[in-house]
Amino acid sequence: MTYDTENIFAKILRGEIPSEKLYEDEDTYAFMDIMPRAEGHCLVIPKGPAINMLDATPQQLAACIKTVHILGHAVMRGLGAGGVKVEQYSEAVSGQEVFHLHYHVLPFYEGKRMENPGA
Ligand code: D5M
Repeated sequence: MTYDTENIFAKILRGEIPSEKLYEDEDTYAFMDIMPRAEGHCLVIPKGPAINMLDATPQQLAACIKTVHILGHAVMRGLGAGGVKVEQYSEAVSGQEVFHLHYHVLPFYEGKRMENPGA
């Protein structure tokens, strides 16, 4: 598979479709997931092309994890989450639907069940 420059997240990066931006640096962009499975469910993507984790460079992976770390602390501090789960799907068979590398940052709250755990 080759990287499709018309995927939804590439369009978000180019500003062609809107997103709820949370954080940005030279190499990464973070925004709210449009179908949140928990309060504060957000996504971290590299600015450069990468289909998924298996396709990405070590530099892209390192940059994304650095931003995941920042967002993880932000949901703990800002939303009062008690913990965070990070998910990354690589290839359709694992559940990947958008073919631009993304990490899900899923906040968990004490005493509150995730709304759509299987989504
Ligand atoms: O799922 C892709 C994830 O991307 C899923 O949680 C919905 C989210 N999504 C899809 N389109 C958008 C837009 N336009 N903005 C924000 N979030 C979006 P995966 O199975 O990980 O590939």
